[in-house]
Amino acid sequence: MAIEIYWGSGSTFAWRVLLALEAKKLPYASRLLEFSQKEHKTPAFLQMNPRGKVPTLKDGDFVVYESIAILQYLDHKYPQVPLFGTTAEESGAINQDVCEMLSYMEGPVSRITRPLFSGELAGKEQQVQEAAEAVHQEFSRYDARLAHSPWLRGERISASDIVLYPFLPTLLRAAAKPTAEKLKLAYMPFTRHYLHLARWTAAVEALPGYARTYPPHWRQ
Ligand SMILES: N[C@@H](CCC(=O)N[C@@H](CS)C(=O)NCC(=O)O)C(=O)O
Repeated sequence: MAIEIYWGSGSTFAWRVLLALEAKKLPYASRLLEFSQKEHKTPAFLQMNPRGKVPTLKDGDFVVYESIAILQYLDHKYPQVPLFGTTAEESGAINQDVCEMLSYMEGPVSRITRPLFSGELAGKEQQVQEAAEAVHQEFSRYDARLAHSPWLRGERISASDIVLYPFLPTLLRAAAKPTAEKLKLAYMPFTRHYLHLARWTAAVEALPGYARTYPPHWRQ
């Protein structure tokens, strides 16, 4: 039975898992859930993931959710194209990146994207601008690292790249909202601030299978 991935269009967390499946060239059955139809809250789905969230992955009888846990599972189960390195040192370094991204990027990203995507920006302008400054600090670190290597951890793609990447197009999409025009978002203009990060973004987007990971509703 093929791997089944339950995901939602535009979910940065689910995007990580799709990228990992593509990077590992694993066959999978795509189960795209419609949030507007509450397909992630049906009894059958809640039986797999009682939190009713995506991504959720089913591999035979085994179910796992939480994007980072899924990446770890896939890497142990299907070690070809390792995403968490092959030595203790590589694994430590990549896990350090992942922990930093969860600690220092996820919060600011959601403080920017939630008000801009929900249309509820009023009163939150200051909060959004402060979060954009935090994102700018983090992007500057990654940009400096990418001046020395094609991927965040050397010569090949790893979980560091896969966990970070979905934040970028999501933040750019948020910045393109008409309501964002009046804001000063410190990470914009993106390509002018971060030359290496921009080159790296293009490399991720050139990966075979990338198109299958792209949020379908963004194409409309
Ligand atoms: N920490 C989780 C976050 C998962 C998450 O929040 N998913 C969102 C989509 S971006 C979701 O399913 N939200 C639906 C809901 O909470 O009802 C992960 O890394 O997988």
